[in-house]
Amino acid sequence: ELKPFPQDFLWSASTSAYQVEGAWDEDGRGPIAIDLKKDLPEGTSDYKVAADQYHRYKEDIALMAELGFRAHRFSIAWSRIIPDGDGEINPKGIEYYHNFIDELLAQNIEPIVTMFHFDTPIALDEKGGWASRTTTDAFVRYAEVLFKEYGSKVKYWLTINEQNMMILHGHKLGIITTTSDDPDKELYQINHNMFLAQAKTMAMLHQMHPEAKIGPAPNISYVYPASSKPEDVIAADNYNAVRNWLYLDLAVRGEYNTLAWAYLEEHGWAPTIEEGDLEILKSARPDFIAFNYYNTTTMADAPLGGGASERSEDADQQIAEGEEGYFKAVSNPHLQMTDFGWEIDPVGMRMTYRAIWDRYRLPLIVTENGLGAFDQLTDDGRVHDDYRIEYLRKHLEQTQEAITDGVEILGYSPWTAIDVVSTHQGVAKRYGFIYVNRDEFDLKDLARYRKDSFFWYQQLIQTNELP
Ligand code: BGP
Repeated sequence: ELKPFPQDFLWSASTSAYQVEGAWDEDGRGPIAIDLKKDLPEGTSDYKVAADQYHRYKEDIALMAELGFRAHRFSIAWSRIIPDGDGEINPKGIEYYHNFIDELLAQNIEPIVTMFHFDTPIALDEKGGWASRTTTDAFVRYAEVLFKEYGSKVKYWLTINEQNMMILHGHKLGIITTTSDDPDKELYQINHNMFLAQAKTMAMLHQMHPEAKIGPAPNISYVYPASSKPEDVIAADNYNAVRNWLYLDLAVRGEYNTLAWAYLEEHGWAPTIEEGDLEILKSARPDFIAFNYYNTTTMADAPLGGGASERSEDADQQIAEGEEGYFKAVSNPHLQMTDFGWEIDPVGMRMTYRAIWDRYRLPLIVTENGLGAFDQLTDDGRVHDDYRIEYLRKHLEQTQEAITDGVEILGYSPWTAIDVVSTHQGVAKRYGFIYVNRDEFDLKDLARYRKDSFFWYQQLIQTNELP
């Protein structure tokens, strides 16, 4: 017998500022690296207009209310609040998010705010980016502005979206800027600095708004060994440390994972730790763990000289790579793939819930999960996305299994509330419950249409049961 979803479960859906807002140079917004990204995959659009939500947020929130969202996860664009990252505050940016949050609250939708989703103000990159403590300090100041402005309205805060994916793949995706000729070493310094920023920010929120809650939002997913061969199991365990626990151990326990630290030292990538850093890290006290889940990874042994794959240049954030002497990603023959080559693994999601819960005993919120697909708008103004319903249903069945296993789960916020521009594949790869009428380069009328999944999710939320 499965346990029901809790009565106050946060049924939600997610977006991020640069992917949904557009209005990239309006009302004083400062530029971010992604605006100027030159190496977009061929045939994909940029983020300048995106879904144009900046101009249409009232219409979008009305649709979210019609669907029945109890919460909505979105991100605040740092460069709208402080255009150059650490200088003047932009009143227009402050006002936009007051309006956005007030509109959500008026519709009884709980805001879940990501403070930073891949969008470092370019002016900070020019001063050395996250490798420099100028950016750490700037983030803490930005956080203070957010908590002062919105802290009495917003109960759920997320510090940094997918910090682990930024460190593992971000410089290849153009979402994090590195300058040195040893990018990995620099990236692990960036990682360290981001954790300092987060620890300080968590303490600050608790002090300013004791009733509010805050947590990290990495991408966490279970790692399988390719077989029961002990060397495969070690490879999976090592990758688990480097991909998952390095990040959550720092965010939750404020300490470096031993296996991951050994891996960093062996490579010469261990960050410089200044006096007082370890105490700051130790002060981290998240109230919950938010995580994004798309798929699992399967790892095999990769003996030295055995011709393991190189760290692949075209890997995206969900397709893991290999490293000779450590681990080698292999495809899992038991899993199907999306149209975009991501494995689909609902049972792996249950395993992920259990693994995080067992390790940390903190409540969990899913802040991303979803199916990127080529949706077709039909003549009747609908999108028949039964494949998406199927995907979500299976992941929610496993969520209910995890609840029944005893895991405390506060909410589910799939990617995305409304179609946005994908991090890799432009507009063609859609995730939303709401369709946005535009193509890669033809903006059409940007009108909104309800997909079949919209009505399915609506029914689920109304009844609190899987239809
Ligand atoms: C996550 C990011 C999101 C989103 C999602 C889907 O890594 O946090 O911003 O982009 O992945 O990825 P994609 O758009 O590449 O399909």
